[in-house]
Amino acid sequence: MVGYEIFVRSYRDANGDGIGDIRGIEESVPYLLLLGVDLLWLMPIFESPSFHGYDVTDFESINPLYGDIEDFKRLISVLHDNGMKVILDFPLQHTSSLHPWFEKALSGDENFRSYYLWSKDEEVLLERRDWDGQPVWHPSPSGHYKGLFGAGLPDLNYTNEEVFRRMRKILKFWFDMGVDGVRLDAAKHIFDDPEQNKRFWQEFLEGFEGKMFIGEIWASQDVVDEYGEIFKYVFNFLLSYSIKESVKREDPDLLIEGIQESLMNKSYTPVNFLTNHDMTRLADEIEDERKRKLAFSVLMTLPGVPFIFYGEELGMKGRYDPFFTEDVLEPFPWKETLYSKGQTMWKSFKYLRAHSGFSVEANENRKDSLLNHIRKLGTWRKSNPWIDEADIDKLEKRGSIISYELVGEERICVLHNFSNKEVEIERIFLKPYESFIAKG
Ligand code: ACG
Repeated sequence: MVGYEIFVRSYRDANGDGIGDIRGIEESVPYLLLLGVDLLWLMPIFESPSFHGYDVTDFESINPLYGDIEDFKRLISVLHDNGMKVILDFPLQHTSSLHPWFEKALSGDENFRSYYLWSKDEEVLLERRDWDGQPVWHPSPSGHYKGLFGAGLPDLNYTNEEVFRRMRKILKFWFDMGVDGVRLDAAKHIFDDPEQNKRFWQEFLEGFEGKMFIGEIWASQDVVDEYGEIFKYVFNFLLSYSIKESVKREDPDLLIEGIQESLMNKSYTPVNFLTNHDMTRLADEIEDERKRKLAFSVLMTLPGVPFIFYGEELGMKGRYDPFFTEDVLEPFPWKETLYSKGQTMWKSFKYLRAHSGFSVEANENRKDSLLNHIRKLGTWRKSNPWIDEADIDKLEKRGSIISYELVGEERICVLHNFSNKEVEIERIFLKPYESFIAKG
């Protein structure tokens, strides 16, 4: 499979209001097919007051700015007709503070109050997020409530069986409509106790066999592996760092370790990527386009499911800033003018200028562009679905070259040159940052 992550607001606008929408995704199907994409991850599409949508006010709705349920049903059927699957981003760890459940909780309704987590304990209220020290408990006229991702996103209380049941029902609602799977946002944060958290997921997902669950577990590899057993698909953060660092250093050492730790001997399928919406874009980390091509060549020639974050195939820029997260979610540039039919314009461009050569149009017109490189890799990968579950054999480093074989239905030999020099290995000549893929 070849996955593609889309921020709907920034992708393609079909109704001319400057905001990306569901119909816009439908219009983009031919573009996605050329990339080889057959698995779409839509970042949250539910009703939400924020631009990013992770704070949901109605889990059974479509954000009216993006369209309605009918548009979405049509999209599912168009995607399926084109052999593509669709997964929804499901931020079920919390709701928006403007969700009617939380509003009722604040107004004193005891039943809805028990949907959330409250505390008066001074010690508890001092708790901070372990990764960046932000406060976890927030004051309100009705007491302090827990919101790991901020005051606007109160955490749901999953010890409450009604919450558990209602959220499962919501999941079923989307599956009954034809959605193929979900990305489980913040999946390690439902319960603080890791064992309780894992038990929760086993129970919560029971009965949804045949659907694809991709867990977002941003943690060390041992933790990721534990959740892999439960979800069957888990994002591979370690590999994302190893590929990027190795390409930057022009040395595949870290990549070898990353492959050994995160891809070999797994009982689940790792979901690989270079960047996502919580990270700085690739072009801001690696300037040289030839090196970015190499990073994609590596991503696309490894087992697991590779995902492309929208716009990375064009060389879009964006620095991740936890307080300005829209910087990595800029409008997708279709034409060089940045003002064409379908172009989203909900925010001004911080990084891109008109006629700077990064649009779809410019990439299509340049034979050796990043987009054309990824199109070749993507369509090749789509026609070799067995690679998702392939084994890796003969993983080796020879100087600046990494080589390995993919073993499954077939045997494929892969070489990547990480250096800026032309190299020769067993009479195969590799230009700087070039890869070689051949049947073994
Ligand atoms: C998800 C979404 C994110 C979303 C939310 C909230 C959660 O992808 O877009 O924000 O709905 C943590 C959580 C993740 C969360 C990110 C943003 N992502 O675990 O679920 O924060 C450490 C921590 C991680 C942490 C990460 C963040 O362990 O838990 O992720 O840092 O940088 C090694 C270590 C690893 C370490 C990393 C990085 O890999 O092994 O443990 O991770 O290094 O140091 C949404 C919006 C935002 C908005 C927010 C309120 O998208 O715009 O601001 O909601």
